[in-house]
Amino acid sequence: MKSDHSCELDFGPLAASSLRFPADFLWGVSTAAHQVEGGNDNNQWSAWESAGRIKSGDRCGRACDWWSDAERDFDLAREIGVNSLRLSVEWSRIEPDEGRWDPAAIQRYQEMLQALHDRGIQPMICLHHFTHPIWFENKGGFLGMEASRLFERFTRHVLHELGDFCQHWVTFNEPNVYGALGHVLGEFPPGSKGQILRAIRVVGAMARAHTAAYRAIHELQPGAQVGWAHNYIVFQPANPDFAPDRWICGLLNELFNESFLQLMEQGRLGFPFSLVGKRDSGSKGMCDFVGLNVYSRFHVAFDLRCASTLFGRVFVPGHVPQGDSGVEGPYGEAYPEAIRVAVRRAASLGKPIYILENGVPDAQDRIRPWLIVKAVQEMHSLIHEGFDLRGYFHWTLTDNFEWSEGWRLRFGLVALDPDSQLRTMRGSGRLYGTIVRSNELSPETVARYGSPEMNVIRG
Ligand code: GCO
Repeated sequence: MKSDHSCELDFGPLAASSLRFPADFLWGVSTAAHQVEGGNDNNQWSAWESAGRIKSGDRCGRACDWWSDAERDFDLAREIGVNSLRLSVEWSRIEPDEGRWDPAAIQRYQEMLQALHDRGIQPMICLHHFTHPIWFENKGGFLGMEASRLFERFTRHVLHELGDFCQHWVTFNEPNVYGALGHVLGEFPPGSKGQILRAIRVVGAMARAHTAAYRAIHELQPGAQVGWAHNYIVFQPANPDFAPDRWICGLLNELFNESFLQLMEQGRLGFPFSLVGKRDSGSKGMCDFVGLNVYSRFHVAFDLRCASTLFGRVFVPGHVPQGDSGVEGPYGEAYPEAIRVAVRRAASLGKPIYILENGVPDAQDRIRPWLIVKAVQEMHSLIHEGFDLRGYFHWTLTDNFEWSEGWRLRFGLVALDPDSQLRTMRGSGRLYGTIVRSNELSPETVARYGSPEMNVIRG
Protein backbone atom coordinates (compact mmCIF):
# COMPACT_ATOMS: atom_id res chain seq x y z
CA MET A 1 0.00 0.00 0.00
CA LYS A 2 1.28 3.45 -0.81
CA SER A 3 0.61 6.45 1.37
CA ASP A 4 -0.12 10.03 0.44
CA HIS A 5 2.67 11.04 2.85
CA SER A 6 4.70 12.60 0.02
CA CYS A 7 1.86 14.92 -1.02
CA GLU A 8 1.85 16.66 2.34
CA LEU A 9 5.56 17.34 2.31
CA ASP A 10 7.44 20.20 0.83
CA PHE A 11 10.38 18.75 -1.03
CA GLY A 12 11.32 22.11 -2.51
CA PRO A 13 11.81 22.73 -6.23
CA LEU A 14 12.35 19.54 -8.18
CA ALA A 15 14.02 20.69 -11.41
CA ALA A 16 17.41 19.18 -12.27
CA SER A 17 18.36 20.18 -8.79
CA SER A 18 19.03 18.49 -5.51
CA LEU A 19 16.96 15.56 -4.32
CA ARG A 20 15.43 16.83 -1.09
CA PHE A 21 14.08 14.60 1.68
CA PRO A 22 11.18 15.14 4.10
CA ALA A 23 12.16 17.30 7.07
CA ASP A 24 11.49 14.50 9.57
CA PHE A 25 13.40 11.82 7.64
CA LEU A 26 15.63 9.75 9.92
CA TRP A 27 19.24 9.51 8.74
CA GLY A 28 21.08 7.03 10.85
CA VAL A 29 23.72 4.39 11.28
CA SER A 30 23.11 0.87 12.50
CA THR A 31 25.12 -1.17 15.00
CA ALA A 32 24.74 -4.31 17.13
CA ALA A 33 25.85 -4.99 20.71
CA HIS A 34 28.08 -8.03 20.19
CA GLN A 35 29.77 -6.47 17.18
CA VAL A 36 30.76 -3.25 18.94
CA GLU A 37 30.73 -3.58 22.74
CA GLY A 38 33.67 -5.89 23.39
CA GLY A 39 34.09 -8.23 26.33
CA ASN A 40 30.86 -10.16 25.82
CA ASP A 41 31.69 -13.63 27.15
CA ASN A 42 28.32 -14.94 28.29
CA ASN A 43 26.35 -15.31 25.04
CA GLN A 44 26.15 -18.14 22.52
CA TRP A 45 28.39 -16.27 20.06
CA SER A 46 31.25 -16.10 22.58
CA ALA A 47 30.87 -19.88 23.05
CA TRP A 48 30.87 -20.32 19.27
CA GLU A 49 34.07 -18.27 19.02
CA SER A 50 35.73 -20.27 21.83
CA ALA A 51 34.82 -23.45 19.92
CA GLY A 52 36.93 -22.10 17.00
CA ARG A 53 33.99 -21.45 14.70
CA ILE A 54 34.97 -17.96 13.46
CA LYS A 55 36.10 -18.68 9.88
CA SER A 56 38.86 -16.07 9.92
CA GLY A 57 40.13 -17.32 13.30
CA ASP A 58 39.74 -13.76 14.66
CA ARG A 59 38.65 -12.90 18.19
CA CYS A 60 35.93 -10.36 18.89
CA GLY A 61 38.05 -9.06 21.79
CA ARG A 62 37.38 -5.43 22.64
CA ALA A 63 35.43 -5.02 19.38
CA CYS A 64 34.91 -1.23 19.11
CA ASP A 65 35.30 -0.93 22.89
CA TRP A 66 31.83 0.52 23.40
CA TRP A 67 31.47 -0.94 26.85
CA SER A 68 34.26 1.40 27.98
CA ASP A 69 33.87 4.21 25.49
CA ALA A 70 30.94 4.19 23.07
CA GLU A 71 30.97 7.96 23.43
CA ARG A 72 34.05 8.20 21.18
CA ASP A 73 32.00 6.72 18.32
CA PHE A 74 28.94 8.77 19.25
CA ASP A 75 31.14 11.86 18.73
CA LEU A 76 31.94 10.57 15.25
CA ALA A 77 28.24 9.96 14.59
CA ARG A 78 27.58 13.57 15.58
CA GLU A 79 30.43 14.71 13.33
CA ILE A 80 28.83 12.88 10.40
CA GLY A 81 25.56 14.52 11.36
CA VAL A 82 23.12 11.60 11.71
CA ASN A 83 19.96 12.26 13.70
CA SER A 84 19.42 8.61 14.71
CA LEU A 85 21.43 5.57 15.69
CA ARG A 86 20.29 1.97 15.91
CA LEU A 87 21.96 -0.06 18.64
CA SER A 88 21.07 -3.27 20.43
CA VAL A 89 21.12 -4.28 24.08
CA GLU A 90 22.93 -7.44 25.11
CA TRP A 91 20.56 -9.78 26.95
CA SER A 92 23.47 -11.76 28.45
CA ARG A 93 24.72 -8.63 30.23
CA ILE A 94 21.31 -7.53 31.49
CA GLU A 95 20.19 -11.00 32.68
CA PRO A 96 23.48 -12.91 33.09
CA ASP A 97 21.78 -15.83 34.87
CA GLU A 98 18.14 -16.75 34.50
CA GLY A 99 16.10 -14.35 36.62
CA ARG A 100 19.14 -12.38 37.88
CA TRP A 101 19.33 -8.81 36.60
CA ASP A 102 22.51 -6.75 36.57
CA PRO A 103 21.91 -3.09 37.54
CA ALA A 104 25.45 -2.11 36.44
CA ALA A 105 24.70 -3.21 32.87
CA ILE A 106 21.49 -1.18 32.87
CA GLN A 107 23.36 1.82 34.21
CA ARG A 108 25.89 1.61 31.38
CA TYR A 109 23.09 1.47 28.79
CA GLN A 110 21.43 4.46 30.44
CA GLU A 111 24.70 6.39 30.16
CA MET A 112 25.04 5.44 26.51
CA LEU A 113 21.47 6.45 25.68
CA GLN A 114 21.89 9.72 27.55
CA ALA A 115 25.10 10.33 25.61
CA LEU A 116 23.18 9.92 22.36
CA HIS A 117 20.48 12.33 23.48
CA ASP A 118 23.13 14.85 24.54
CA ARG A 119 24.43 14.75 20.95
CA GLY A 120 20.99 15.23 19.44
CA ILE A 121 20.85 11.62 18.22
CA GLN A 122 17.65 9.64 18.64
CA PRO A 123 18.22 5.98 19.53
CA MET A 124 16.40 3.03 18.02
CA ILE A 125 16.85 0.01 20.30
CA CYS A 126 16.94 -3.57 19.07
CA LEU A 127 16.23 -6.19 21.73
CA HIS A 128 17.80 -9.21 20.03
CA HIS A 129 20.51 -8.92 17.43
CA PHE A 130 21.56 -12.56 17.01
CA THR A 131 22.92 -12.98 20.56
CA HIS A 132 21.38 -14.23 23.80
CA PRO A 133 22.65 -15.66 27.09
CA ILE A 134 24.22 -19.11 27.14
CA TRP A 135 21.60 -20.18 29.73
CA PHE A 136 18.85 -19.33 27.21
CA GLU A 137 20.64 -21.24 24.43
CA ASN A 138 20.95 -24.23 26.78
CA LYS A 139 17.18 -24.21 27.22
CA GLY A 140 16.75 -24.68 23.46
CA GLY A 141 16.95 -21.06 22.33
CA PHE A 142 13.76 -19.94 20.60
CA LEU A 143 12.62 -23.55 20.22
CA GLY A 144 12.60 -23.90 24.01
CA MET A 145 9.22 -24.28 25.70
CA GLU A 146 9.54 -21.03 27.65
CA ALA A 147 11.21 -18.91 24.98
CA SER A 148 8.38 -16.42 24.47
CA ARG A 149 7.79 -15.94 28.18
CA LEU A 150 11.50 -15.41 28.87
CA PHE A 151 11.93 -12.99 25.97
CA GLU A 152 8.84 -11.06 27.04
CA ARG A 153 10.14 -10.84 30.62
CA PHE A 154 13.47 -9.50 29.33
CA THR A 155 11.61 -7.01 27.14
CA ARG A 156 9.57 -5.74 30.10
CA HIS A 157 12.72 -5.28 32.14
CA VAL A 158 14.38 -3.28 29.34
CA LEU A 159 11.27 -1.12 28.85
CA HIS A 160 11.05 -0.46 32.54
CA GLU A 161 14.70 0.60 32.79
CA LEU A 162 15.38 2.19 29.41
CA GLY A 163 11.92 3.13 28.14
CA ASP A 164 12.38 6.83 28.97
CA PHE A 165 15.16 7.06 26.39
CA CYS A 166 13.48 5.49 23.39
CA GLN A 167 10.28 5.38 21.33
CA HIS A 168 11.38 3.14 18.44
CA TRP A 169 11.87 -0.54 19.24
CA VAL A 170 13.10 -3.37 17.04
CA THR A 171 12.28 -6.70 18.63
CA PHE A 172 14.39 -8.99 16.44
CA ASN A 173 17.11 -8.55 13.91
CA GLU A 174 16.55 -10.82 10.92
CA PRO A 175 14.74 -13.93 12.14
CA ASN A 176 15.17 -15.29 8.58
CA VAL A 177 18.98 -14.96 8.68
CA TYR A 178 19.08 -16.34 12.23
CA GLY A 179 17.09 -19.40 11.08
CA ALA A 180 18.89 -19.91 7.76
CA LEU A 181 22.47 -19.44 8.94
CA GLY A 182 21.96 -21.32 12.20
CA HIS A 183 19.99 -24.28 10.84
CA VAL A 184 20.47 -24.54 7.08
CA LEU A 185 23.94 -23.19 6.28
CA GLY A 186 25.60 -23.95 9.63
CA GLU A 187 27.46 -20.63 9.78
CA PHE A 188 25.81 -19.32 12.95
CA PRO A 189 25.29 -21.16 16.23
CA PRO A 190 23.94 -23.77 16.79
CA GLY A 191 25.57 -24.66 13.45
CA SER A 192 23.16 -27.26 12.02
CA LYS A 193 23.08 -27.81 8.26
CA GLY A 194 20.22 -28.63 5.94
CA GLN A 195 17.56 -28.45 8.71
CA ILE A 196 15.02 -26.51 6.70
CA LEU A 197 11.98 -27.58 8.70
CA ARG A 198 13.70 -26.63 11.92
CA ALA A 199 14.62 -23.24 10.46
CA ILE A 200 10.95 -22.66 9.64
CA ARG A 201 9.95 -23.63 13.18
CA VAL A 202 12.55 -21.22 14.59
CA VAL A 203 11.16 -18.37 12.48
CA GLY A 204 7.63 -19.22 13.69
CA ALA A 205 8.81 -19.30 17.31
CA MET A 206 10.47 -15.91 16.88
CA ALA A 207 7.23 -14.52 15.45
CA ARG A 208 5.44 -15.64 18.63
CA ALA A 209 8.16 -14.11 20.84
CA HIS A 210 7.98 -10.92 18.76
CA THR A 211 4.22 -10.79 19.27
CA ALA A 212 4.53 -11.22 23.04
CA ALA A 213 7.14 -8.45 23.13
CA TYR A 214 5.04 -6.21 20.86
CA ARG A 215 2.08 -6.42 23.23
CA ALA A 216 4.25 -5.89 26.31
CA ILE A 217 5.96 -2.81 24.85
CA HIS A 218 2.61 -1.24 23.95
CA GLU A 219 1.26 -1.97 27.41
CA LEU A 220 4.23 -0.22 29.01
CA GLN A 221 4.66 2.56 26.45
CA PRO A 222 1.42 3.18 24.54
CA GLY A 223 3.03 5.60 22.06
CA ALA A 224 5.86 3.21 21.15
CA GLN A 225 6.68 2.32 17.57
CA VAL A 226 7.56 -1.36 17.38
CA GLY A 227 8.83 -3.36 14.43
CA TRP A 228 11.46 -5.88 13.45
CA ALA A 229 14.39 -5.84 11.02
CA HIS A 230 13.81 -8.03 8.00
CA ASN A 231 16.68 -9.10 5.76
CA TYR A 232 15.52 -8.94 2.15
CA ILE A 233 17.60 -10.56 -0.61
CA VAL A 234 16.75 -10.30 -4.29
CA PHE A 235 16.91 -13.79 -5.83
CA GLN A 236 17.36 -13.87 -9.59
CA PRO A 237 16.95 -17.06 -11.70
CA ALA A 238 20.34 -17.79 -13.31
CA ASN A 239 18.54 -18.54 -16.56
CA PRO A 240 15.08 -16.97 -16.58
CA ASP A 241 14.10 -19.15 -19.58
CA PHE A 242 14.83 -22.37 -17.67
CA ALA A 243 11.83 -23.44 -15.58
CA PRO A 244 13.77 -25.30 -12.84
CA ASP A 245 15.87 -22.15 -12.19
CA ARG A 246 12.70 -20.08 -11.92
CA TRP A 247 11.04 -22.63 -9.67
CA ILE A 248 13.91 -22.99 -7.22
CA CYS A 249 14.39 -19.24 -7.17
CA GLY A 250 10.71 -18.76 -6.25
CA LEU A 251 10.98 -21.36 -3.50
CA LEU A 252 14.03 -19.70 -1.92
CA ASN A 253 12.28 -16.36 -2.12
CA GLU A 254 9.22 -17.83 -0.41
CA LEU A 255 11.31 -19.43 2.30
CA PHE A 256 13.73 -16.61 3.00
CA ASN A 257 11.98 -13.37 2.14
CA GLU A 258 8.36 -14.26 2.61
CA SER A 259 8.20 -16.38 5.77
CA PHE A 260 8.33 -13.75 8.53
CA LEU A 261 6.63 -11.13 6.35
CA GLN A 262 3.67 -13.44 5.80
CA LEU A 263 3.45 -14.20 9.52
CA MET A 264 3.12 -10.45 10.16
CA GLU A 265 0.80 -9.86 7.23
CA GLN A 266 -1.52 -12.87 7.45
CA GLY A 267 -0.62 -14.63 10.70
CA ARG A 268 0.44 -17.75 8.79
CA LEU A 269 3.04 -19.00 6.35
CA GLY A 270 2.34 -19.37 2.64
CA PHE A 271 2.15 -22.77 0.97
CA PRO A 272 4.07 -25.14 1.09
CA PHE A 273 5.63 -23.93 4.34
CA SER A 274 2.21 -23.58 5.96
CA LEU A 275 2.37 -27.37 6.33
CA VAL A 276 5.03 -26.92 9.02
CA GLY A 277 4.26 -25.63 12.49
CA LYS A 278 1.18 -23.96 13.90
CA ARG A 279 -1.41 -22.59 11.49
CA ASP A 280 -1.93 -19.27 13.24
CA SER A 281 0.94 -17.51 14.96
CA GLY A 282 -1.31 -14.74 16.32
CA SER A 283 1.12 -12.26 14.81
CA LYS A 284 -1.07 -10.75 12.11
CA GLY A 285 -0.70 -6.95 12.10
CA MET A 286 1.64 -6.99 15.10
CA CYS A 287 4.02 -4.28 13.95
CA ASP A 288 3.96 -0.49 13.68
CA PHE A 289 6.67 -0.36 11.04
CA VAL A 290 8.66 -2.69 8.84
CA GLY A 291 12.44 -2.44 9.09
CA LEU A 292 14.36 -3.65 6.04
CA ASN A 293 18.00 -4.74 5.94
CA VAL A 294 18.92 -4.70 2.28
CA TYR A 295 22.28 -5.49 0.69
CA SER A 296 22.41 -7.97 -2.14
CA ARG A 297 21.13 -9.87 -5.11
CA PHE A 298 22.00 -13.53 -5.63
CA HIS A 299 21.62 -15.62 -8.74
CA VAL A 300 20.04 -19.05 -8.30
CA ALA A 301 20.48 -22.15 -10.46
CA PHE A 302 18.79 -25.52 -10.05
CA ASP A 303 21.54 -27.96 -9.07
CA LEU A 304 21.09 -31.56 -7.93
CA ARG A 305 24.31 -31.35 -5.91
CA CYS A 306 22.78 -28.78 -3.53
CA ALA A 307 20.33 -30.92 -1.57
CA SER A 308 20.77 -28.99 1.70
CA THR A 309 19.52 -25.78 0.05
CA LEU A 310 16.51 -27.37 -1.69
CA PHE A 311 18.61 -27.93 -4.86
CA GLY A 312 19.27 -24.24 -5.31
CA ARG A 313 22.85 -23.16 -6.05
CA VAL A 314 23.21 -19.57 -4.99
CA PHE A 315 26.04 -17.60 -6.59
CA VAL A 316 27.34 -14.15 -7.53
CA PRO A 317 28.38 -13.67 -11.19
CA GLY A 318 31.87 -12.22 -11.63
CA HIS A 319 30.85 -9.13 -13.61
CA VAL A 320 28.60 -7.43 -11.01
CA PRO A 321 29.65 -4.73 -8.50
CA GLN A 322 31.02 -6.35 -5.38
CA GLY A 323 32.64 -5.31 -2.17
CA ASP A 324 35.44 -7.27 -0.51
CA SER A 325 35.30 -11.05 -0.41
CA GLY A 326 34.59 -13.11 2.67
CA VAL A 327 36.89 -15.88 3.94
CA GLU A 328 35.29 -18.59 1.79
CA GLY A 329 33.49 -16.67 -0.91
CA PRO A 330 31.91 -13.43 -2.07
CA TYR A 331 29.77 -11.48 0.39
CA GLY A 332 27.24 -10.81 -2.37
CA GLU A 333 26.50 -8.42 -5.19
CA ALA A 334 26.35 -4.81 -4.05
CA TYR A 335 22.84 -4.09 -5.30
CA PRO A 336 21.25 -0.86 -4.07
CA GLU A 337 18.31 -1.44 -6.45
CA ALA A 338 17.24 -4.14 -3.96
CA ILE A 339 15.86 -1.28 -1.85
CA ARG A 340 13.16 -0.73 -4.47
CA VAL A 341 12.22 -4.42 -4.62
CA ALA A 342 12.11 -4.76 -0.84
CA VAL A 343 10.12 -1.55 -0.23
CA ARG A 344 7.53 -2.48 -2.86
CA ARG A 345 7.03 -5.87 -1.21
CA ALA A 346 6.94 -4.56 2.36
CA ALA A 347 4.47 -1.80 1.41
CA SER A 348 1.65 -4.33 1.22
CA LEU A 349 1.70 -4.50 5.04
CA GLY A 350 0.45 -0.90 5.03
CA LYS A 351 2.97 0.31 7.62
CA PRO A 352 5.76 2.89 7.56
CA ILE A 353 9.06 1.50 6.33
CA TYR A 354 12.62 2.14 7.50
CA ILE A 355 15.75 0.91 5.77
CA LEU A 356 17.47 -0.32 8.92
CA GLU A 357 20.63 -1.62 7.24
CA ASN A 358 22.33 -1.12 3.89
CA GLY A 359 26.03 -1.14 3.19
CA VAL A 360 28.97 -2.97 1.67
CA PRO A 361 32.20 -4.54 2.94
CA ASP A 362 34.78 -2.24 1.38
CA ALA A 363 38.00 -1.50 3.27
CA GLN A 364 39.34 0.74 0.49
CA ASP A 365 36.09 2.64 -0.11
CA ARG A 366 36.08 1.57 -3.77
CA ILE A 367 32.32 1.37 -4.24
CA ARG A 368 30.75 2.51 -0.96
CA PRO A 369 30.36 6.14 -2.20
CA TRP A 370 28.52 4.88 -5.30
CA LEU A 371 26.37 2.55 -3.19
CA ILE A 372 25.32 5.37 -0.85
CA VAL A 373 24.46 7.74 -3.70
CA LYS A 374 22.49 5.05 -5.52
CA ALA A 375 20.60 4.05 -2.36
CA VAL A 376 19.67 7.68 -1.71
CA GLN A 377 18.43 8.10 -5.30
CA GLU A 378 16.29 4.95 -4.99
CA MET A 379 14.77 6.15 -1.74
CA HIS A 380 14.02 9.59 -3.07
CA SER A 381 12.16 8.24 -6.05
CA LEU A 382 10.24 5.75 -3.87
CA ILE A 383 9.10 8.57 -1.58
CA HIS A 384 7.99 10.57 -4.61
CA GLU A 385 6.03 7.59 -5.85
CA GLY A 386 4.19 7.69 -2.53
CA PHE A 387 5.85 4.93 -0.52
CA ASP A 388 5.89 5.65 3.19
CA LEU A 389 9.65 5.44 3.68
CA ARG A 390 10.70 7.20 6.87
CA GLY A 391 14.41 6.63 7.33
CA TYR A 392 17.72 5.13 6.25
CA PHE A 393 20.34 3.62 8.58
CA HIS A 394 23.69 2.84 7.00
CA TRP A 395 25.46 -0.32 8.14
CA THR A 396 27.68 0.70 9.87
CA LEU A 397 29.34 3.53 11.78
CA THR A 398 32.74 1.98 12.64
CA ASP A 399 34.28 -1.24 11.28
CA ASN A 400 33.17 -3.98 13.64
CA PHE A 401 33.24 -7.71 14.32
CA GLU A 402 31.45 -9.32 11.37
CA TRP A 403 30.17 -12.59 12.93
CA SER A 404 31.79 -15.68 11.40
CA GLU A 405 33.89 -13.49 9.07
CA GLY A 406 35.53 -11.82 12.08
CA TRP A 407 37.46 -8.65 11.21
CA ARG A 408 37.79 -9.63 7.58
CA LEU A 409 34.86 -7.58 6.28
CA ARG A 410 34.94 -3.81 6.86
CA PHE A 411 31.56 -2.09 6.64
CA GLY A 412 32.35 1.14 8.48
CA LEU A 413 31.96 4.75 7.44
CA VAL A 414 34.85 4.98 9.87
CA ALA A 415 37.86 2.65 9.57
CA LEU A 416 39.01 0.98 12.78
CA ASP A 417 42.26 -0.69 13.74
CA PRO A 418 40.94 -3.07 16.42
CA ASP A 419 44.38 -3.41 18.09
CA SER A 420 45.17 0.26 18.54
CA GLN A 421 41.50 1.32 18.47
CA LEU A 422 42.55 4.11 16.11
CA ARG A 423 39.74 5.46 13.97
CA THR A 424 39.90 7.16 10.58
CA MET A 425 36.88 8.67 8.86
CA ARG A 426 36.53 7.20 5.38
CA GLY A 427 35.67 9.38 2.39
CA SER A 428 32.29 7.67 2.33
CA GLY A 429 31.71 8.84 5.91
CA ARG A 430 32.31 12.43 4.81
CA LEU A 431 30.08 11.92 1.78
CA TYR A 432 27.25 10.46 3.89
CA GLY A 433 27.66 13.42 6.25
CA THR A 434 27.21 15.89 3.40
CA ILE A 435 23.96 14.21 2.41
CA VAL A 436 22.48 13.85 5.88
CA ARG A 437 23.41 17.32 7.09
CA SER A 438 21.87 19.00 4.06
CA ASN A 439 18.99 16.46 3.91
CA GLU A 440 19.49 16.31 0.16
CA LEU A 441 21.56 14.79 -2.60
CA SER A 442 23.14 17.36 -4.88
CA PRO A 443 23.54 16.93 -8.65
CA GLU A 444 27.30 17.45 -8.21
CA THR A 445 27.48 14.44 -5.86
CA VAL A 446 25.48 12.33 -8.29
CA ALA A 447 27.77 13.36 -11.15
CA ARG A 448 30.84 12.50 -9.13
CA TYR A 449 29.80 9.19 -7.53
CA GLY A 450 26.65 8.07 -9.32
CA SER A 451 28.27 5.44 -11.53
CA PRO A 452 30.09 2.31 -10.38
CA GLU A 453 32.05 2.12 -13.65
CA MET A 454 35.30 3.60 -12.48
CA ASN A 455 35.67 1.54 -9.35
CA VAL A 456 33.82 -1.77 -9.69
CA ILE A 457 35.79 -5.01 -9.52
CA ARG A 458 35.42 -6.84 -12.82
CA GLY A 459 35.44 -10.63 -12.60
C1 GCO B 1 23.29 -9.09 9.39
C2 GCO B 1 23.33 -8.13 10.49
C3 GCO B 1 24.54 -7.31 10.71
C4 GCO B 1 25.69 -7.55 9.76
C5 GCO B 1 25.55 -6.77 8.50
C6 GCO B 1 26.69 -6.97 7.49
O1 GCO B 1 22.59 -8.86 8.41
O2 GCO B 1 23.98 -10.09 9.47
O3 GCO B 1 22.18 -7.50 10.85
O4 GCO B 1 24.85 -7.70 12.00
O5 GCO B 1 26.89 -7.23 10.36
O6 GCO B 1 24.38 -7.12 7.85
O7 GCO B 1 26.74 -8.31 7.08
